[in-house]
This record gives sequence, C-alpha cells and structure tokens, in this order.
Amino acid sequence: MDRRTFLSGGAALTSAALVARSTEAEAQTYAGAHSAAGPLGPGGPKAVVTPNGSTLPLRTVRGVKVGHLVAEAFEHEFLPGLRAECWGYNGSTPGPTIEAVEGDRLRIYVTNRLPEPTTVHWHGVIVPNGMDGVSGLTQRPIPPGETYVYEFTLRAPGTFMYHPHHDEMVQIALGMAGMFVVHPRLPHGPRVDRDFALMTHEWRVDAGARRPNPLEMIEFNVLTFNSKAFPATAPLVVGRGERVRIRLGNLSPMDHHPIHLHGLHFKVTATDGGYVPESAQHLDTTVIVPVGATRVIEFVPEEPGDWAMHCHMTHHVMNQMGHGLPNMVGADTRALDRRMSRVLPAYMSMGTSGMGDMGAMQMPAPPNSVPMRGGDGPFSHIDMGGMFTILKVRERPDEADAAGWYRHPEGTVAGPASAEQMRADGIDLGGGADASRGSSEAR
Ligand SMILES: [Cu+2]
Repeated sequence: MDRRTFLSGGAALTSAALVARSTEAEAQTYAGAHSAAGPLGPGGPKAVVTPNGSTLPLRTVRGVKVGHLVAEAFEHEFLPGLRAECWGYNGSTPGPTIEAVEGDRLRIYVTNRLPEPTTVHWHGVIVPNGMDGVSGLTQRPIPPGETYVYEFTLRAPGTFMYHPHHDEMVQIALGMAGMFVVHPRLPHGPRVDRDFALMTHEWRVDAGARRPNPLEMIEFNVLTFNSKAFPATAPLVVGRGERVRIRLGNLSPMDHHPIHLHGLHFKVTATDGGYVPESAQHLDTTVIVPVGATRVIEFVPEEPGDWAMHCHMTHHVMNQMGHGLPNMVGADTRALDRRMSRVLPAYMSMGTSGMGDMGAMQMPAPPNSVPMRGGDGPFSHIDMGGMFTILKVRERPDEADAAGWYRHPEGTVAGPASAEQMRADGIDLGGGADASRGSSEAR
C-alpha cells in the first residue's frame, strides 16, 4: 500500500469512526451554557442567528435534509420610509440562511417565480460539477414557473453563500443572495455562545423608484446589513465575556466593505475557503470583506456598552444621498440666501458648516425616500445610516431589552470641560502657547 492509498483508506476509516464517536465528543466539548440548540441538537453548536432574517426549514426525509427555495419578487422595506420591489428567496432578502452539518446530504428544491430564468450557485461549497448552478456551463437555467432540484453532500464545514448564476448582474443587484453555514461534525476551536450571520449589500434606489436599479455600478445609495439600513438594522445583543462569532458575507455588486467593530479586538478565524490556522490569526479592529467572500470573526467582548459596528467607508454609512452636489463647506451664502428668499421664501443654503445635522432636521422628503442618515440615540440624533448596526454588550444579555440603551456608570461619559479643569491642565483657549501646542519642554 503506497502512502496515498493508505491515507485515503485511513481517511475513510477515520471519518466513519468520527461519525460514530461524534455524539460522545460533542457531549464532552459542545456542552456549555445557555444553548439554543443548533442542527446537532441540545449540547451541539449554537444555532446561527440571522438578524432581520431567518433560517431555512429543513425536513429530514429518509436521511436527506430537504429544503425549498422559491425565487420571487416581493416588497421589501429597507427602513421605515423606504420600500422597493426586490427579488430574493422565500419572500426575503437575503434569502433564509441554510444551516446544516458537515456530512449532511442536502436536497434543495428551487422554484422559479421570477419573470426570467435563474439558477442557484452554492458559493464556496464543493459540490459535484453538475450541481454548481452555473447557467449554460453546468446546467440549463430554470425557466420561470419551473422547479429544479439540487442534491449534494456537505463535505467540509464552513461559512458559504448562495446566489443566482444567471443574469447575476440584475438578480444579485435586486437582492438575491443568502448565507450557507455548515457546522463541523466535531467541534473546531472554542465553543461560541453567540453565532450571527450578516450579509453586506449595496443598492441604488432613486427617490420614488419602484425597484432598485440593477444598472448602477458606482453610486450606490442604500447600504445594508441583511438588507436593512440603520436605524432598521437589528442590534446584536451579546454578553460580556461571552465568545461571539459573526459570519460576514458580501455579495454586493461592486464594493468590498471594511467592517469595523468598536470596543474590542477580534480575530478572523475562517473564510469561505476554510479555517484560518491559529498561528496565522491576528488581532484586528477592521476586516475587509471582499465581494464574493465570507470572513468569520470571533471575539470576547470585555467592555459593556453600545458599540458601533459598521462599514468604514464613510459613504457606506449614509442612507439615500445624491453625490452631484456643489461643495458648500465653508461657503458664505448670506447674500445668496437673501436673493433666493425673494423668489423662494423657504430657501436655505445647506451644508455650509458640514452635513452632520441634516438627518435630524425634519425636512419634507419626496415620497418613498429617507433622509441621508440617522436614528434616535440616547444622547442625541445618531448621524449614521446605511451599513451600521449596534453591538450591545450586556452583563445579562438574555434579560436585556434589545431596544434599550446602555446605562453608563457616572463619570464615564464625555461632556463639557470646565474652565477650572482646563486652567489646571494648562489648556488655553486664547490661542497662546498651551500644553497642546507641541512644545518639547515638559510642563
Ligand atoms: Cu462598505
């Protein structure tokens, strides 16, 4: 027996042995606190939570897990005030998260209720070639009104996605995408207490338009986590000291998203290509999630609070905004305002001192459109929108009110400085030499 034969024989033997042993091993290693049972049952890995979304129901029929995806159009609300006809699966965008276990045999029926053909590609999952869903290359596209069936065994664990591979440009732009999580049969790495799936996406929805514009390739104006823009993104409530996993996926048409978390450092533990070896993991605060890829991050938050989590591209934390505007920052518009008010009494130049307050102004907006940004915060208006959500780190997460705000211990919130304190610390607002002006002399 040469080495290769030995190894493959050995691998077969080992995997059979692993399946037999798995229940015992899981009982030992998966056992942990407050388990919402995942697909391996009580004591198995935590079920994946898809904020603002759902999980695809799977029925076991003679040893095969069977699911049904319906590709269709429906009305979707990005946030209150902005709705559009989107395309997705089972009435939602992203489609329901598919959650299964390494070694499972899956049979997924796909019914096409779109006005054009479609397919489903299981992005990152290694399947027999004819199950890969590439229109024309590996199958005929599914005609409108018909149902095709895909069947394959999940050979490897991981965080994958699914999306059409027919007229991708249109179908993905209108919302057709979903996450596909395969848990390892045996535990891998430390057990996590929370497991979330978040898909980033970008859309062009013009004020008053009925549908997102699939022809856009640069100026996206609705940026989303799980197809919701802040403030409609559901917060992620986690416990201080818990181990948290967030599975990030990106099927945006054009952009990578640098996702940034406040209040903690995380490690990238896996991509859609597999686990990152522990020796290659490093601490980070921002992870770029490329188009067509997943990044899995894990962390243990130690600081309680309401922590921002968002794409760090500043134009991706905005809601609907046009970019064809003159730059008004710093402009003196008094004379212009005087003249304009003769013809337009309500005229007011905007943006001369920045744009941070625009979302807070209650200005009339065209029907079915939303202000550039903003949600109510515990202190004032939060001037963020789009791909922004809140990680709520609590001492007792299971009793926490997801809509409630963190109560800061006294003396731990930034506030106005007193003249006395400034004087004592050598802060001089008079413009003269003070401690902040870079003297090399210690004071
Ligand atoms: Cu972004």
